[in-house]
Parts: sequence; structure tokens; C-alpha cells
Amino acid sequence: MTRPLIAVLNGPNLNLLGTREPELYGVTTLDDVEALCAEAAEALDLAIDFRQTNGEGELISWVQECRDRAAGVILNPAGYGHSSVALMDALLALECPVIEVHLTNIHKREPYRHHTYSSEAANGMICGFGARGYALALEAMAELLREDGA
Ligand code: CA2
Repeated sequence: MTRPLIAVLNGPNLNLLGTREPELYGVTTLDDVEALCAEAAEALDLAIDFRQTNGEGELISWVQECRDRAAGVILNPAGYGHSSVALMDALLALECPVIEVHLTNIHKREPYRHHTYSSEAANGMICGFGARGYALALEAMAELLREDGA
């Protein structure tokens, strides 16, 4: 049987992971995060499509494409989570589960990071666990899909 496809979408500046601000974001690169996700997905019998973009429009188009192709979406919207009503609208148009991930604990940071529009369209959010948060999100997604199929 084909494995359910989970889109793991990453927003602006996450391509810089591991190269700048290691005190905040650690030394793990986005390639490392992708490898960690691939390993977690394999163990959970899921397939992943892992992507990053700096463009708000491109991120929204990818979310829209998920309507036809993904069983679930895991999203680190990065800065767009705090600013983009348009991204939230695209997420609200999905029927599949959405899990938001942030590497850092956004609630311990500047007040303007405490709210994300995108989380209003998400089943849940995981923040503050670094790259491990993506693996936790995949576990939660597998559980949601099991519940849906039950
Ligand atoms: O904690 C997260 O995952 C964030 O989504 C990261 C975003 C930030 O705007 C959110 O508030 C929380 C920033 C992504 C930029 O990542 C960088 C990594 C290394 C160096 C510079 C930026």
C-alpha cells in the first residue's frame, strides 16, 4: 500500500539554519532537519515531501496544492506565521490535518512572536523542542491519521 504523503513545509530564512544565530536556533542545518524527518517518517510508515521557500506566495501555492496531494501538512511558517492572514486562509481551505512547528518556544520570545495566524488553522502546535519538534509533529500526525481512518 502507498504511504500517506505528509508535506513538511518551511518558511522564510529557515534555509539559514545552522549557519547564523546558533545560540538561538542551534547548529542543526535544514538538511539535517530533513534527514531527521525522513528517518521519523520511515519508522511511522509515512512518506514526506520536505520543502523550504522564502516566498509568501510560493508557500501559499504549496499549501493550496496539498488539497489534492497530501494526507497532512506539517508547517514551520517562520515569520509568515506572525504576519500572514493569506497563509492562514490557504490553510483553512485544507481538509487534511495541519500541525504547526517552531524550533524555538515562541511564547518565551518577543511579544510579537506569541501569536501566529497560522495556528488558528492548525490542529495543534509544537514549539520549543528544536529540530526534534518535527519528529514529534510526525508522530502526532500519524496518530491523527490513525484516528481519522478508524
Ligand atoms: O522558532 C521557529 O522555528 C521560528 O519559526 C523561526 C523564525 C521566527 O521568525 C519565528 O518567530 C520562530 C525565524 C526563522 C529564521 O531562522 C534563522 C535561522 C538561522 C539564522 C537566521 C534565521
